[in-house]
Amino acid sequence: MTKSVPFRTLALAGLGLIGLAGVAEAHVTLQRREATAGAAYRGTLSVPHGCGREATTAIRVQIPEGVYGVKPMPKPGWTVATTVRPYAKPYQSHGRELREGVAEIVWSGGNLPNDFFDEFTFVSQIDPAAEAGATLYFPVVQTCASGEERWVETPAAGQSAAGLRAPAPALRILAASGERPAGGHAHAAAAAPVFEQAGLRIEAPWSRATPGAVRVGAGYLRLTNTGSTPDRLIGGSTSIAERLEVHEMSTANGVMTMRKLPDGLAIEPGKTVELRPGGYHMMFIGLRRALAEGETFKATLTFERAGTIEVEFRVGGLGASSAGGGAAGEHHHH
Ligand SMILES: [Cu+2]
Repeated sequence: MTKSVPFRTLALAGLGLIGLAGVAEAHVTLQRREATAGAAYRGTLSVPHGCGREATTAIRVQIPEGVYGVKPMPKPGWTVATTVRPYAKPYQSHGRELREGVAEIVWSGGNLPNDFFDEFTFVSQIDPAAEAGATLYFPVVQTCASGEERWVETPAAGQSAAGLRAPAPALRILAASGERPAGGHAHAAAAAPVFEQAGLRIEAPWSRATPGAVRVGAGYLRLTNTGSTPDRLIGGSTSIAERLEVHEMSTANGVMTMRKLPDGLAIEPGKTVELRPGGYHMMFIGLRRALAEGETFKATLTFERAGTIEVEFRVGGLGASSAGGGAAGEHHHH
């Protein structure tokens, strides 16, 4: 779904007035880098330079899960377009349930010379259940006449972004007032494990405890393509189950269904795909034993290009809703 609002008439009027404002840093960044869970957030991306010396002609930003109700601000001289995707979970807004929203904003058709800087703004809401202390990333691709800059790098768990050449703009989540950040909380999870190989990063694989008689389990993780070639998660294996499949959950007419992805799950360069409850997931079919909270088990994931990657899943409680093992509906205990 794409909506386009052409705004070309005012062209570059006024650009000269802001051209000499300070260029504080060389990266594309969000001006406000903290937001409160459950609050409105106005995000402004600063673009301090072109690609090398070339003028910027488009800015594309990906909106992470946990940021909803996004509306871009139109910009004179640029065309703004959005793509829409289903949210991983619905949000309540003014008594209405929001099931889908903006996944990506593109401002294009403009011309921002390298000697100037400019700003690209959107408004949004932060998930009330967003984990305090977490960082959300807004990968940006900056396009110029003959090249592009990809501001898509994210630090490995527990690492700082300081060493990254082209870090994705980052937003830190603050606890809603009256609550303590996750770091000081008894339920805070240990640093999530990260598995990296051949341009792929797999973070925080987790699963849920299963009641004794159940013969299937599900696995979740965060998958990032840090390389420059597309890849595809096509399956894998684990000693705890007869089969491991890649599934998609979707809701049609209020009914949740899931299906095996026949061609696997594509992961484009610079993109992150979340496998999470209600969305993409791994299915462990023909469980050989029940999964118990607190244990870990190994699995081998198979990618079309990268080959196999060994990972370890942590098992959360029966009602776990995230890698930290927090129960569903118990928002601040992720
Ligand atoms: Cu499934």
